Amino acid sequence: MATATEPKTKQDVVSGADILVQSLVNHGVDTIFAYPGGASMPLHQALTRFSDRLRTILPRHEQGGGFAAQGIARSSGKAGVCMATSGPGATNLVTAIADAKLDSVPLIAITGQVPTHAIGGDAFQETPIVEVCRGITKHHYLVTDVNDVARVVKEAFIIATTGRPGPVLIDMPKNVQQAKTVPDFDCPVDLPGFEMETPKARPEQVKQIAAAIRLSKRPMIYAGGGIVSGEASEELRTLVKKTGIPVTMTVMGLGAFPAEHPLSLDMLGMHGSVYANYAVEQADLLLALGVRFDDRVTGKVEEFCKHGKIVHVDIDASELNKNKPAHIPVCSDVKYALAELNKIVEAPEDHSAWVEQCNNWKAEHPFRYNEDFPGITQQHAISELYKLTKDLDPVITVGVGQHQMWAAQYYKFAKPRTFLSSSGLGTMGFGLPAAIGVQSQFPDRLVIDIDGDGSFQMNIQELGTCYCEKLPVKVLLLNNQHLGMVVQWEDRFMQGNRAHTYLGPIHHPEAVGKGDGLGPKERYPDFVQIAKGYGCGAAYVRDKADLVPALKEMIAYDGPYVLDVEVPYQEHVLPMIPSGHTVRDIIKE
Ligand SMILES: Cc1ncc(C[n+]2csc(CCOP(=O)(O)OP(=O)(O)O)c2C)c(N)n1
Ligand SMILES: [Mg+2]
Repeated sequence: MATATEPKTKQDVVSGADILVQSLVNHGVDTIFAYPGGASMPLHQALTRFSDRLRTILPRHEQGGGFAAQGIARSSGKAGVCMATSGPGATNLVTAIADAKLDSVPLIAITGQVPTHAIGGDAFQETPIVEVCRGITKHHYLVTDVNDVARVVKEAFIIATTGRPGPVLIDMPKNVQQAKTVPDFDCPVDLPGFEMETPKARPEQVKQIAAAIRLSKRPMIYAGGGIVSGEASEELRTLVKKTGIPVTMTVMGLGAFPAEHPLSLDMLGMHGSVYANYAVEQADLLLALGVRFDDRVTGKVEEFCKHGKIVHVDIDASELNKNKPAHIPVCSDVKYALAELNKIVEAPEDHSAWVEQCNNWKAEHPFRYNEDFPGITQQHAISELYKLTKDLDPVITVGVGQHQMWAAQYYKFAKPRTFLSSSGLGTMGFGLPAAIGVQSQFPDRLVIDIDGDGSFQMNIQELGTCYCEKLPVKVLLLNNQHLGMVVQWEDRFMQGNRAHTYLGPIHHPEAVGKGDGLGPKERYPDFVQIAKGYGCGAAYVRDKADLVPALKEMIAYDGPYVLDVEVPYQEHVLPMIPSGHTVRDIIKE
């Protein structure tokens, strides 16, 4: 075999940058979000040589690129790839990487780095990005030898996508990008200690779960993002068909089971349904599938499902007994475990009274809002959007805040990978770039970012990406002129004292909580003008009667579009279980 110093022929010798890009192509990557700079220019030059096989999209901010790559990953299941230059480019990716870690998203982040001889010398645009990201990646590489590039990329894809998915960082010094060698794309990987085998439930564990189901009187399924990332949605549906057990989902799990199904109890947790939270409280068996007992789900964790037996299935052994001890902890690929369970499972002996109880709670405490409000409420806008789009196979992304929770409550998801939300990190600014990533993967699908005015402004520059890259993303902007979720906490827990939660000029009465509760007279900023400045279609709507026609116009528009909807700022997301409390403290109105 040829080595770096003894090339076979001149043509076989290529640069580290070309090897990296060729490796991406070899791994099936068809789109990358990449923002250039001095330390990554060789990589960008290489990208132009592969432009027939790999589309490079220029985001307007590296964070946008990171979330767009996540949009690809979350909607398709394959690894998303983003690239940035060293220093500020790399640090701009940090939030998207941390976000991918908390939501278990397979993300490959590639950064340029100063040349190896300059590392550690505070060179221009040098940051120790591997050090910065050590705690927020599944794994990270600083590549110091061009002969390692093909192997590192191969390992990065294995690590990002095997077992519990997560982000992998590859830091590429400029001299390694420029150095040349003969690549070996079939090289063996070197991953000592890395578990390549998918963990699988043992037959006796599967029998134990089946027995627990058979004996249960009040069983519940608590389904999370693991069902989505583990592609186990079909198996979950089969399990429910065979057993008739009601299902509740986390924010990450929405779509894993159809919300419109009679046995769906919708979302649980802080802003989950009353009926899901009651049911978990009363359950005698909780089947926790691909979940992590997050505090936004459990509230006071010792009280969560206190009287129930807990079965916890997760692919990541470190999740088992982490936040909540399980009676039957099972380290397994959830798809495998459910498929095995479905072979032997029988319905509980008698849980009809329980299902009836759940249905009664559901009838008694539906998600509700003031339908007589003369203007447009956020809940009304989302409900109308749902009616208009449910048969169009859309993908919905969201920012973070009240609008995010209302989207989770009022848009009824039927399929996995159709609701994309920054859930664990809760990153404002996620919605628009994530939608861009989805649209790049699914050019013909309707992709809608339901956003808040605060969140939207965190990555508003990505409207430029939408227009210039011909990505016809739609933005339903629920514009309450406030950081609504924080306002809600101020109102509930801080006597309504406004502390920098108004997004308009500081001389407006709203800035100090003295508005009329509906909205400021002069709205700020002019989102329609901004969107038009970027080349997008845009409209503003405030009258209830105009909402549906405006939504139809947005959906039909041939190109990116922003619909700025005036909504009140004193609506609260309900129900609400205050942080650290239990279902007994649930606020219903
Ligand atoms: C990057 C970031 N900064 C701050 C927060 C804290 N935070 C959570 S929700 C929220 C308000 C969001 O406002 P907006 O996007 O307008 O949504 P709304 O609640 O008004 O619907 C804030 C500031 C956050 N989640 N992310
Ligand atoms: Mg807002």
